[in-house]
Amino acid sequence: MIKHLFSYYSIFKNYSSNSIIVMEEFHDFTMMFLTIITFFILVVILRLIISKFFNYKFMENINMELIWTILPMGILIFIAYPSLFYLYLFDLLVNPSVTIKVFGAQWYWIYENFDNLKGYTYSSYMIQDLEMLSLENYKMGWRLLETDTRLTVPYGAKIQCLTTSLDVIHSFSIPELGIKVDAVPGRLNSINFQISRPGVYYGQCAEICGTGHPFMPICLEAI
Ligand SMILES: [Cu+2]
Repeated sequence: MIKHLFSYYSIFKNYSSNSIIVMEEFHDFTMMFLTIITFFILVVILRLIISKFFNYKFMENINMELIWTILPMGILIFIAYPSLFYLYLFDLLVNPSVTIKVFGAQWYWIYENFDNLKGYTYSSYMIQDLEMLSLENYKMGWRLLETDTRLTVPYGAKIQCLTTSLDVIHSFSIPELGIKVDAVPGRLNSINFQISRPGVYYGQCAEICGTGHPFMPICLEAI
């Protein structure tokens, strides 16, 4: 466990811009503290239940109070430091090889890919239930998640994603890839990510944007 902890801190030096791997590492790191604390609390509770002795004159212990104030503070700092480090790391631009533009609209997404500096734009609408049943290709598709056109990106490449909105605030979110960036009208927000394996990734708008909000899914295909 201790070994894992130090190996975790060593990846600061040769970090990967692959946010999925980094997020998984951070999850494991945080879960380590969570497991230790839960186990400790359980032991304390068990001991209190089992123990027949108790001291009713036991009113205060300054040293113990000092420890249980400072120790959690230290643990929080230990978790907050890598958390903030990665938060700022994801905003760093590490020479992207692919740039995509995402426009949120009521209630669909517009994507723009670039091929030799020439951009081409396409809209992505959700496939309606009845339409989905009639389409042979989509019979195995996810209801309310499948779109007529997919945002297509190469896997393994460093991708810069620029988002904005045409009307109200939307949020471009793909939980599986650890992506969530607000599409705000008049603002250009950017997020960087790298997909490690090919496949289809689903997401949904993550900002209440009107009646069609649940019906503007994101369907990203890594090829
Ligand atoms: Cu929405």
